[in-house]
Amino acid sequence: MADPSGIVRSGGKKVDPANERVFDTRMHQASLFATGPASAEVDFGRVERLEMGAGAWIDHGPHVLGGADAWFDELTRSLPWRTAQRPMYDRVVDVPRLIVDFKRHAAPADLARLWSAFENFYGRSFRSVGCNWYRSGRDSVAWHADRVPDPNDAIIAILAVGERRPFLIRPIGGGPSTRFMVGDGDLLVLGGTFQAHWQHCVPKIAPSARGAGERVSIMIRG
Ligand SMILES: O=C(O)CCC(=O)C(=O)O
Repeated sequence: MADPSGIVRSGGKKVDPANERVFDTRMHQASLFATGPASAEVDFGRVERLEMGAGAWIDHGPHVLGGADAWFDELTRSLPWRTAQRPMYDRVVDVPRLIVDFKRHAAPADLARLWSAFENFYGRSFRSVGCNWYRSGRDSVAWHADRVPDPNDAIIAILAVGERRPFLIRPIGGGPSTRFMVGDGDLLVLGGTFQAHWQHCVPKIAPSARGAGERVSIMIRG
């Protein structure tokens, strides 16, 4: 059984929860179709499940999206990006990233095809697709768990294109964080009870540090 305070790889290897874990997909060989034309084919054969304990899991897939570079160009060029605002003390401020969201009937064809690929693979319906554009290390998402209809049974798939930058997770009750360096067609899927027990964020990065480049995430939410 998985230790609820730590991470157990699907192969059964136990990870020390006292130390931050780093999953950096630069360690994996890029798939041959990563630099080709944008394709809605997802190479699910590269996905490895990480059991997080208490019914939470992450599917981690390095370089699963065909034509990640072309996807980045196409998404940044063609989507109707907008800024959102949120209250902060006595002011209203812009959230530090560009966003766009679609329900099924309004999703552009390429995103709709990706949506279908995830529905076929996971055998369930997804509710929406949205994208975030992190234009520099100054853009970010603060620690949070996603608002979903059932936090004990949700699947959020995140495909990242553009430069690799950190995506962090930590237990809601406190504990060390785990860092995934994702971009370039990498996949993270947060599933099961993940939203009930874990938070995630995309931190700000100093301009000179590794991971401060532009990245777009495609989030398919179930
Ligand atoms: O863009 C990402 O990688 C994560 C975004 C996120 O957590 C969110 O928009 O709720």
